[in-house]
Amino acid sequence: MRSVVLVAVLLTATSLHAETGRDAWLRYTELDEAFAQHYRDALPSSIAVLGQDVVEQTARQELIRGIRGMLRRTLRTEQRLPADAAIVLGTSDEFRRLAPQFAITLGLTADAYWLKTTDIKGTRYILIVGGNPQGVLYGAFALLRKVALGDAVNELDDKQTPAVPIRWVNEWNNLNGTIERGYGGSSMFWENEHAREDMSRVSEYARMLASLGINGCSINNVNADPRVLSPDLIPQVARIADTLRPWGVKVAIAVDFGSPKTLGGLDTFDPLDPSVSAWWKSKVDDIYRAIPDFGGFVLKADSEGRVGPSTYGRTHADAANVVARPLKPHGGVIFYRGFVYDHHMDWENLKNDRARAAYDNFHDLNGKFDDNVIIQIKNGPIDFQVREPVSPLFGALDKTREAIELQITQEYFGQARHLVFLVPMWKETLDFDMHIRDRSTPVKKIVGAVVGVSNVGMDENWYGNHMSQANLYGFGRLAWNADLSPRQIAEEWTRLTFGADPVVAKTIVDMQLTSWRTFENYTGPLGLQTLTDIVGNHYGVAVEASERNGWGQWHKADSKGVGFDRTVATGTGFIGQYSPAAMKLYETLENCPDDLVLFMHHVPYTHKLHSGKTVIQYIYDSHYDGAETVERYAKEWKALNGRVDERRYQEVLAQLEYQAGQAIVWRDAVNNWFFKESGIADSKGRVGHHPGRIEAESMRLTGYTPMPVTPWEAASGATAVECGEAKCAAAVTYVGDAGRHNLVVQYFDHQDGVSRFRVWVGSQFVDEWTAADRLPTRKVDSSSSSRRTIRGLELRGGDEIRIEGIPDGRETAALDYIEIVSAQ
Ligand code: GCV
Repeated sequence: MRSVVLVAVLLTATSLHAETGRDAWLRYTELDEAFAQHYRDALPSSIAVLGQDVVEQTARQELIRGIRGMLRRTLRTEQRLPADAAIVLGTSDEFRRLAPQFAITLGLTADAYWLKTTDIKGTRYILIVGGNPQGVLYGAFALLRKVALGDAVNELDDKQTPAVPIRWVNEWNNLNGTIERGYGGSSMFWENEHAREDMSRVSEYARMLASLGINGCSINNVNADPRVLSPDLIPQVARIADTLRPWGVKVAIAVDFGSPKTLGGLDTFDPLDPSVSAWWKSKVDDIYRAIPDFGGFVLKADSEGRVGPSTYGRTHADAANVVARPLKPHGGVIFYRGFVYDHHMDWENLKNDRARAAYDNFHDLNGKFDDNVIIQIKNGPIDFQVREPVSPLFGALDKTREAIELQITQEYFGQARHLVFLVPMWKETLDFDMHIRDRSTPVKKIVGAVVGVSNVGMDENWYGNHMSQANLYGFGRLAWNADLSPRQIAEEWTRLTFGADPVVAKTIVDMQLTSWRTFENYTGPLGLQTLTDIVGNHYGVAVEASERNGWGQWHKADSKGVGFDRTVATGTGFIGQYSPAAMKLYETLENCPDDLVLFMHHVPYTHKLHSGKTVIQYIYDSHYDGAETVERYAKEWKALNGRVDERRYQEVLAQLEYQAGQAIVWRDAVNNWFFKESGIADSKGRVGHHPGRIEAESMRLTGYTPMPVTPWEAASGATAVECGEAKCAAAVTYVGDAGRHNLVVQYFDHQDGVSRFRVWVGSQFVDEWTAADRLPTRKVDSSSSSRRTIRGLELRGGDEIRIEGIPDGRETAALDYIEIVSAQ
């Protein structure tokens, strides 16, 4: 409930000093005086903590920090319970023992909290009661959030219990300091095969996690380096644990199943071999000696080249249990990943289907896992694609603990370069009803743990993109309470991160709530999955990259039709892995939702969707819609100039403008590819027709030479021009109407150099730039394809437009095309 107080928030001036994003949603910016006074009146001016636990001390410090920041008041710290008004913190047990006058009888489970205003003999107290010290800290953050959001704090009576007890993040950080699928810089944990000396970023990150109620963090890549268990490294893990502990975050590590052999020197890692179980026991005991509150392990076995129990003909249960048993007496758990599939699958066998793999590998093992084993299941059956159905494995393990794994880092979602708010997608998964045994069983009621692959880095704003922080925020909020709506989460994050200006809030929230659909529209609609280079960087468009290889992410498009027949009737039978009610939803074309039709069925391009459009026309239209929407986002963002601090305004604008250009690259590549394959024209005449576009290869070239681009759809006309000399030029004579025009230059910017470009109209120099962006490719391809728009040029027929390219290193100042469009 937002209170009357909110009205006052809306009137507060936005603080517009340059912000880096480092404070994320915990900025605690000053409230305007009238508003601050309101809260100073409502909140006591002293604070007392009943317990000694370090997490409770953190809670007190955080309250002091937040209230000082927002209200310009430094709470007075009391060593014992004061006789006058105070904020009092403690666990329910401490309240009962040490402050019986408050008569706390309410039972609170671990991590739960209760914010309660109470009066004793006319003295006003705000109690922050936790089920444990973590609960106290979460309560402190909740109170601060209320103040920052403008919620009422006068008569508090707010009890919150987390939906699941285990809410962890996984960081795929390598010991050498790189991060697998991390887009926000290098690791904050590791550098040169060691834990970093300076742990200050880890501490800041732990604070962010704690503010969301996240209580565990696995600090290394699931493609685990066995050395993480070496005697040298364990004390370093302990140092990281010491940094996380004050924030109530347990440390965990990912382990390699072959460690008993590779690290321990045994001649086997067979889970049923007594020497192997003894090795795990001794290793686990060593860890707990160094880290008594160690959380546990994450294990990826028999997947994507990782060794596993199959080496010895053993089961995943054998593997999980041998590691779980020594953890058990210490209270540790093992997350055993359900992401197991064969990446050497025969693509010519029409019955093969990667989507079946998790269920096929695990469902027979239901009930065979020890009770401290949690099977960690990705939201969908493939791999974090732009749209997937819910993994059927969630419905198959009723005698085994399950966790859902969500990917916060935007691997297949434009990495740090595209705005995509993932909460609506996660919410759909969590709400999806598996209908087990004909009873309502949404995924959120099945799972007992929620894990997010976070991968934050050392970049000032953590993710390399201010907007991506919303995904970490949303992950944490949903992990705590899966019933929150995406809108509520987006509104909270936006207000906390960008302030209370309603115009800013509306613009950002609207973008966020539509951004998943927008991204899907230009990267892989109708259940095609992300049409990216799946054997490469998972970033740029490459429609065929997923076909004809063993990775199994096939969309099966050919000249006649598209989509993967996963029906029970004629396909791979994947749909049969669901309960009858869910099966019914997907098995027939009549019932199957349009959004997943090509994931479940192979259909001709002319198949009519429920929307009435043909599949091919939908593909064309959605790509135009998606690209136009991103362009609109950039325009809407521009309207916020002066309402957002300059630094973040400029950085988000640059990101959105880049995204708008990339969306056009995707639009053209996907549409051209399907047009060529299907031979069916776009009913609106857009595909293949680009008024004002002039291919670089058709310009007057000096030094530049044409080169074919692979895959062909990554460049307009399948060809770019590249410069093999010190300097090259491409020129054309303008023949259109006189007037104001925008000139688009589509060029390529990869990682091997910083080329320069200069543009002239006649003898007038009009623009220059360098190709110095951080893009994940070393080639002329769709990932490096970039766009420069020179606005408002007054052109006359006969003008010569000339682009000069100056290569650098291995980067060839390559050009794709120019486009001249009226600016009227
Ligand atoms: C850590 C996908 C990613 C890999 C990742 C793997 C996993 O395949 O591309 O980088 O490996 O998932 O989740 O284990």
